[in-house]
Amino acid sequence: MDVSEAYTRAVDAILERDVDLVIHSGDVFDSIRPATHVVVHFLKQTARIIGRDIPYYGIAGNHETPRLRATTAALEYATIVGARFVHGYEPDYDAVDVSGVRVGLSLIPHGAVADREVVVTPNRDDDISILVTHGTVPGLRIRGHELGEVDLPGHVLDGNFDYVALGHYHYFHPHRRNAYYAGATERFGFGEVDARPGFAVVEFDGNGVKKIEHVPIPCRPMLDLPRIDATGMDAAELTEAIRERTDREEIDGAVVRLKVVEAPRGVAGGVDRGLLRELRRRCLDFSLEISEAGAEEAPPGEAVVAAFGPLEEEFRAFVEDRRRSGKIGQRFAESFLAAGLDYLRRAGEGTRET
Ligand SMILES: [Mn+2]
Repeated sequence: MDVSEAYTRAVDAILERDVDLVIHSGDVFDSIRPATHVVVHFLKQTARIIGRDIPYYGIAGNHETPRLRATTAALEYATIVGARFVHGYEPDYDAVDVSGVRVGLSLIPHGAVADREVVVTPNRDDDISILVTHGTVPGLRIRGHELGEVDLPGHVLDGNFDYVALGHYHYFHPHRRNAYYAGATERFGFGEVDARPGFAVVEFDGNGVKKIEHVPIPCRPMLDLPRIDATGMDAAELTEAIRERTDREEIDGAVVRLKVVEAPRGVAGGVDRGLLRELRRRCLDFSLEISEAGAEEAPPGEAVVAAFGPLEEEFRAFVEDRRRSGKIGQRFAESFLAAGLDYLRRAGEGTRET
């Protein structure tokens, strides 16, 4: 819901800016088969851009790329409202006239990135050449660790384009002077609590990129409250500690997380229900995560992995996390992983068209 609203706010802000061309670098949808109301909302908002005679180009990201080539991606609907989204397994190219300037777009959907031999070069006839692609660039490090597998071959990014519009990483982030991740229009979990949702406006002059600006858009407030160390507390003391933490902040309408660690056994169940009800009513979402004394904590970066990985990676990370924390045993982890992956593969095959 919030993600759909975020797209509306992005379109509002784009239309206020008098832009000449709109580019979406992938992951419009978070699944291969998005719900109908999600698709309809996307088309209605996209049509607002097209209705102003602004050309709109995009590519499919990893989340919406069908595993089977025969499956039609939901992004194909965008062509009906006049946007052009490339979603197959091949790069594509198009040129568009923007107030007398010829802009060439090399569109490499995530499905084409897997081909390590893919070669794209700017068209010499274009005044401005733009490459649009989706994946992880070499050297991208997030909080000290690599973000998944590097899947964008260096030679693709070295193609001498005036600008490379990157998708996948949810933060506005420069890879090079003329290659940026625009960032997502909404945050997808507490792993991104410090992100500023928005989009990028790129200005060109006769020499290529003149200016790149991040335009933040309004988003739901998200608060990760300072954690409570509940060592030695009883239920009444923990209740007071939760009240004290939540009193300090503007939590109304926000997405709020409060972690409690080292809670003595059984104390969690005694936290005042009335207070919890009140917090859940005031917050858009209130998540109280209590771990008991002796429990191992989730490793930092877990949320980052969950927010970016394709489904199989997410599932592997989930099982590995449970195994490491001792919540499940080694043998169970192995059979659970095997059964889950098998299920995911069969579900993927279920998308085959007849
Ligand atoms: Mn992605």
